[in-house]
Amino acid sequence: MKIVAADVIVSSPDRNFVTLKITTADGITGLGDGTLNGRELSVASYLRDHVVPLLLGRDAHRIEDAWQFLYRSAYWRRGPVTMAAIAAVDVALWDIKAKAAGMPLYQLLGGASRTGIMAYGHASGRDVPELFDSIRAHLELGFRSIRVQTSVPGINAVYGVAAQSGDGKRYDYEPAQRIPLPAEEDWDSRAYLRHLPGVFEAVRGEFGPELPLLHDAHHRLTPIQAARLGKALEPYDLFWLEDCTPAENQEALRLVRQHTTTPLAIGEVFNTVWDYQTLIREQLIDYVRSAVTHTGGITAMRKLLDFAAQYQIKSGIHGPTDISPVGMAAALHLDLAIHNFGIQEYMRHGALTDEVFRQSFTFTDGYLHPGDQPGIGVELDEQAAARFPYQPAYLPFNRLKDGTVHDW
Ligand code: CS2
Ligand code: MG
Repeated sequence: MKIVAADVIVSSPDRNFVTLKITTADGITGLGDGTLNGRELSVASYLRDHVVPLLLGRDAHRIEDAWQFLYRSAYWRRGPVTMAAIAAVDVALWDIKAKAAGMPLYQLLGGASRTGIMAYGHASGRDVPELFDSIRAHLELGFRSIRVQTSVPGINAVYGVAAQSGDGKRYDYEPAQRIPLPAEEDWDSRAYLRHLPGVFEAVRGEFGPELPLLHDAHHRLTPIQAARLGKALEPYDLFWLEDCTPAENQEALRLVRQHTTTPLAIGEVFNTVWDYQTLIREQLIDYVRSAVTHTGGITAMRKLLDFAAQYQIKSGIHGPTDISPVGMAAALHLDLAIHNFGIQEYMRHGALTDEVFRQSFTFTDGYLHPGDQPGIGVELDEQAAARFPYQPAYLPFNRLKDGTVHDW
């Protein structure tokens, strides 16, 4: 099944997306997501200028061979740009293969291992009453698992809190802002460590012991601070504490593990299985947070999750709005098929995005399902996409009180 065309479509309905559309001589098309928040054009160029010429004329059925060719022939391996580009090709080829087979992708991946995919939603508040309202709103939407993010007294802007400055802008729905330079935010780990346990005590008091609660520390603590936070949150029985400390130094998690049994989730900024070797082999995490879009696609993610399964480590696939509906759909097919499924993040895309990407996945009573369309179940409206040209946007960055740059 010869590849006769490969188009890179950059559009910006509610936010920037990079989509690869591969077309075969049989007229079958496949879509892949190559969106890398705040660095979108680098992946678009990697695809357009370096990868597309390599795809034309190839047999679309040979997915593993294409993966290995793109990874090894580049010589320069790994990294967010390379792995997002390879992911876009990989998912597009799996979409084509499933369409050619006339079945939804999860069937090709071994069929359904469950009836639905437990999803968690993002609740947040500047104070406890606002947080309670946000949790109630998410429960009314049907979510049965809730991520809790909150403002911290003494810090002006904190990741993941919806309305920060009273201007009504929904902050956590799109951290990347369409501004010429990254916004500077502030951070204070000691203020955060003092404040957060009390918030979880209040949430458990109000919503009881059963509701699965998650929290994202967003890479901001030192290992010993992360250990302290994990311990302080133990009484509130979190489903997971995410990105408690930057994990380039995987061994840092040994110190955290020594001090707490709070389950740990890490990996959304990772790009290959090698970023996890020590974490998985030494049982230092409980959930793999990678996104299909940022980790080399379905082919690589399945191998990573198979490796994790040997250690009873489960999936917790990254699903913010900067993963396009194509990347989200690919994740859902994997979520439905694998055995070691844990939970799926779900941030609802905006209405303009829905105009550009027609999706067949559903969210019902707290569970996602990829649908049963042949392929991954997402189609791109190129005319609609053309109405929303790329707009420069940047993620914020942090400085400490003394001006030191800190993890955002
Ligand atoms: C976050 C992301 O959803 C999450 O867990 O860590 O929203 C993250 O901030 C964005 O993907 C960055 O682009
Ligand atoms: Mg996160």
